[in-house]
Amino acid sequence: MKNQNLAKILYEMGYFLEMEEMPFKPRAYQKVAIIIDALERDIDEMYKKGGRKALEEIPGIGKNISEKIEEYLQTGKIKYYEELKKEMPVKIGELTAVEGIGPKTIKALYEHLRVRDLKDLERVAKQGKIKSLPGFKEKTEQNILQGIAFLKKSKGRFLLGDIFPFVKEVVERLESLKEVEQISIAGSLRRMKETIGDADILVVSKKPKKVMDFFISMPSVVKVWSKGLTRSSVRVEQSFDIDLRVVNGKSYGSALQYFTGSKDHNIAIRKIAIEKGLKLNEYGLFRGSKIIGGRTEEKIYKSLGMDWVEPEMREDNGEIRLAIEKNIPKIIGYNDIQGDLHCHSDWDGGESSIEEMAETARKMGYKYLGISDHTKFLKIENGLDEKQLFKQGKQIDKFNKKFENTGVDFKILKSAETNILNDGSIDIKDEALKKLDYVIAGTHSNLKMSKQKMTERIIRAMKNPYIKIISHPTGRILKKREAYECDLEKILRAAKEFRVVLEINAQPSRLDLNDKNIRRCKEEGVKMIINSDAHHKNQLTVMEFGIAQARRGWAEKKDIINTKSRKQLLEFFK
Ligand code: DGT
Ligand code: CA
Ligand code: CA
Repeated sequence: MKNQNLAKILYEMGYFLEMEEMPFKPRAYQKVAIIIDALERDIDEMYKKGGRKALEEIPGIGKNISEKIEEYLQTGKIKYYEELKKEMPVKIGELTAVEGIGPKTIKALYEHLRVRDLKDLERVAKQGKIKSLPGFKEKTEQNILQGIAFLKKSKGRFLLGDIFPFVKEVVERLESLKEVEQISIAGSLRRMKETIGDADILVVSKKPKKVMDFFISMPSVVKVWSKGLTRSSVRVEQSFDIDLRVVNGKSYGSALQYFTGSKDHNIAIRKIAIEKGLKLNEYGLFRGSKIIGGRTEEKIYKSLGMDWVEPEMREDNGEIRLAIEKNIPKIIGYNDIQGDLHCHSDWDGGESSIEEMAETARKMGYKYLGISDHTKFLKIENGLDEKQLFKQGKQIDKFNKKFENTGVDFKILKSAETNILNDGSIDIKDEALKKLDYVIAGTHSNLKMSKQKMTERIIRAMKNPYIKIISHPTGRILKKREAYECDLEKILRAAKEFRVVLEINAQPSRLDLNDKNIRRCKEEGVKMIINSDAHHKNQLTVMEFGIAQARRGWAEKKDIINTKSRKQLLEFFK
């Protein structure tokens, strides 16, 4: 937990330093923040064992920052950060959560209008005070109000990817208790919904008091909302809530079915039970007063004459009819992915080298990894030009030779995430694209075009014969901004015609395509790919969230091209 708190402070320090217009430092702090956040080991432990030296062995951490980290680990504070905050007493995390608001804007708004937090920001925007500041336009003000409205809509919900790893840890801790006989995640988290209201955990135990005592006294608990023998509810440090329920083994299946939801799915299932003259609740499935099912979910669905339904599909979107017809699709599994075709290396400012990324991918059991750094239009991302792409290709050839010579069944593929410019052209010349194994194109600028223009722009890019994948096709950022306006139906038709694959970007804040669009692709026979878009080797594992989204969209193995072997995949791209 210390890792996450420290990372947050270092990241904010980066913002503060950017306000001070320090040319180099901000990025250094934020890079270290990302690295610490992605560390698999507890930084406190590393420090206790190896001191400052151990900290400085983490790539990216130099003397200056290790000093600050040491101070934090010893005193819980960083004086320099406190000073920066005193000078500019603004709630950075809150303000930067608004789309389009960065450190420079925050500084200007504080200096001219004393804006400290979201409330202040909304007030001055509504009063029309922002547009009269030097360098600000009427449009900026409107965008800020839009950004705030969007943020409010998603208030109180958390990104799946932000809380899933932590809840899994809690489950592991509970699992290690001898009093816990069975345990499962339930609720929207088991359904792997993109955002989560609260986390739900279900346990079978004959000694609920022991389990509950342990649960409410975990070190990360900051508040106990309620404590009982069947249900307790707490808030943890990252400010979300966890509900724990303890049931009898006889009711485990029915309780798991009930608490997994969704509510709509449950209501529909219960109706089916009633039609059969049965009664279903969290304690079991009953005929009169006789229990006829409850221990397992499978038994309950079976007794209702249905297929068991994957949790990710339980949204009452047609899955119930298919389950009754015993015709539930076999959706893609979490182990079906053979490689990742969208990730960034340190060539474009990512945090890991090509070699490190490949090594991690190989350890994950992948057979291929596509390196797809940004290209030159994105100057702030150190986008590569034609020459650099060529040079990078040479380096990749060298690595691949080594794999070949040592009998390693793995290949790095050459790619790039190119930019779709305003008119739909690509920012890299065809002669350079030709040398890559496949090319990705994404829209990274000017997202506020009209629907028609945006649609034409993307379709023109798809017509380029080298473009094989469109990354994050709708551009949404969860909790931050809506998808841009575009005619998805037309894009689907073009994808089919020009044999272009649409991406399911697995970054927890994107998950783009979303579940509904994935289902449309599947219905239309448009192929998809699930990619991590990792900027650090430890981010390759976000793949899991992309697979979850694909499952929520009922995608099958055949719909997703990176379930193919390397040979099949390369053939597909030809
Ligand atoms: P969330 O927490 O907003 O992301 O969504 P859920 O689905 O986790 O909802 P939550 O935590 O309120 O409740 C967990 C599950 O319990 C829910 O998915 C279905 C079940 N449940 C809760 N309230 C009701 C209800 O009034 N009727 C029925 N049939 N089921 C309910
Ligand atoms: Ca929940
Ligand atoms: Ca709940």
